[in-house]
Amino acid sequence: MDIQTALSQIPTATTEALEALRIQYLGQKGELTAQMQALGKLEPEARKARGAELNVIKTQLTEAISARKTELETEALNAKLAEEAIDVTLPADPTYNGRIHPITVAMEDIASALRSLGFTHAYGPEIETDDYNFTKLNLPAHHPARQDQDTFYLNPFKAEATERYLLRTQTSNVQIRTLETVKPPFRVMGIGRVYRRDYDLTHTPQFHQVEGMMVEAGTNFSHMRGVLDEFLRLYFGKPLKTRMRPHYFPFTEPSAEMDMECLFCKGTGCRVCKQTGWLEVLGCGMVHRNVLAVGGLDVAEHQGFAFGAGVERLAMLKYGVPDLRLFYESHAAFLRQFGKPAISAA
Ligand code: 2NL
Repeated sequence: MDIQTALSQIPTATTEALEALRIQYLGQKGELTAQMQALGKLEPEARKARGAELNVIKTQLTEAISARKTELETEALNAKLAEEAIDVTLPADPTYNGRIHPITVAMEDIASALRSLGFTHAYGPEIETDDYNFTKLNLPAHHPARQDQDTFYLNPFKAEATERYLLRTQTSNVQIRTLETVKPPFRVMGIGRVYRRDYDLTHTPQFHQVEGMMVEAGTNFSHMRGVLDEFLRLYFGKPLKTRMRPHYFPFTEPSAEMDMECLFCKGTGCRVCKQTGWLEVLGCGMVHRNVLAVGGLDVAEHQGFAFGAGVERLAMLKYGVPDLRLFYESHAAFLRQFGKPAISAA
């Protein structure tokens, strides 16, 4: 047993070599252990002297191994810390604040354009009766135009049922309720969710509409044209050529659809306007006498116009979005492009 060699090897031993040395000397079958066991064969005097000697050696070896072990552990820890160190001076990943959804932004911009033309907000329920969604809008039961609208009904049809509930298919219930409760002259706008059983490239079962109505003595078709031209100029941020085409709505007479010059090709013809140079933006007309009658108004005294447009369509045209469904698929990268910051930078 060469203690000096062992003591000289320990301070530079690797973890594995250190364990091998410990087993070689202090293990159950180790060299020092064997000598300790051999003490019993000695005479008492010799045993005492040799025992003391072996104890000193054992302490020396144990302490040296323990010291080296601590040293190796410290080295390993330091290496791990160095490897896992974080460089706090590196640039951080970008963070994004939430943004107002582009459809909400469009509704706010539409409202602010109409507000500046004297229209005030009015509201109606999204769960509506057949009466307020159809009948009072000059769409009596069995009118064929009811079927154009793929209505979500909330209770099944029963001949004896007085009330039939549905999800409103248009925001007209807002103006009907205004006609019933507000004395002209008034200008109101209703903006909100509407529902139809339809889902494809250009239709979602829930979408948004804006409708406006102005009822005032002497209001005529030219006033309507002027207000709508001005509304489009305010919403799209520049004067635009418009035109009207005759159309049919049950609740207006005469009725028209309004086109505006294509924003993408300035009227020269492109894919978006299907080479026509025109984009269809809204429907409008003079409020039908049967609808005015719901508000107890006499056509001899009162006239008004009304109009309606799809919020998604107005937003798609303004932002050049090609697919309606993008608004509802929650892709952060898409929404970030068009939404307004929720919190304005101070
Ligand atoms: C469209 C066309 C329109 C109206 C909505 C209306 C409401 C009442 C009386 C008369 Cl209470 N009219 N609303 C009038 C003309 C057109 O909407 O294309 N909407 C998306």
